[in-house]
Amino acid sequence: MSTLAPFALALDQAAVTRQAVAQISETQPDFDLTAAYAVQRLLVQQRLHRGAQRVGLKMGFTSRAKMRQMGVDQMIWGRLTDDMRLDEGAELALDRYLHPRAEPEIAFVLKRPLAGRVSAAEAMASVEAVAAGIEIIDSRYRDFRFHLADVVADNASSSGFLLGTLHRPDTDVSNLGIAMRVDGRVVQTGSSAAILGHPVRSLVAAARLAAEAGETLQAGDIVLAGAATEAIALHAGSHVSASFQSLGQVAFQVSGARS
Ligand code: OOG
Ligand code: MG
Repeated sequence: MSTLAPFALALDQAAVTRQAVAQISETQPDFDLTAAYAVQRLLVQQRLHRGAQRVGLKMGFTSRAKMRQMGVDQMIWGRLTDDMRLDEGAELALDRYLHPRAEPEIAFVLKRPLAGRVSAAEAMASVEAVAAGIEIIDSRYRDFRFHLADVVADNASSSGFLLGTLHRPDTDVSNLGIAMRVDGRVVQTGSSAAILGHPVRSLVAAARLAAEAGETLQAGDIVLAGAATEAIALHAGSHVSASFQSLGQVAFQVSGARS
């Protein structure tokens, strides 16, 4: 067992039992991004051993809004598995999370593999569909103080996602107005242009970062391009939606009674 495996097991258990754990950097002051991605890989392997399927990848910190919210300047990525997916319109069981937040995301679905250094045109040509999405992010850490390597180890905070209707791959996603609503009230607005100038650049980066980790984006994979707005905290009974000009809306209901 590698020296990092216990951290991956602890984070996995934290997600399963909803009991937060201490940040790895608290006891490992040298905990860096290389070690963090190794923990993330082991963490997700636990889920795959339990029968989950890998379905793609999520990018993080691809917009200024998100970087500013969390005080970072570096892109990160995490892995998506099928057990993270919620149906559009579904109820999100609040007690399955520790302190969940939601953020609007553009999703790409691939029709062929994409690996290594690719151009934006090559990336677009590998896309089967684009969709409005929402990512649910959560942290499995107790008394969390932001630390990039800890976040990466915790699968870049990814905890769930949902996709709206799939649209044609030639749908222009370069500059779509985005509105996030809670109970019908607009709480965040943004533009897809905030994602690296064009969300396809996030897909290009995803192919490169996956390749650096020895992985290839596969046909059928979902890639979340990263949020263009800040994330919002979820509360019992809320109805949360994200609408993207020309991609339509995606929504879910948080369980419980409104307080
Ligand atoms: C990390 C996840 C970042 C995004 O879309 O930028 C992310 C976090 O905010 O804790 O998913
Ligand atoms: Mg995100």
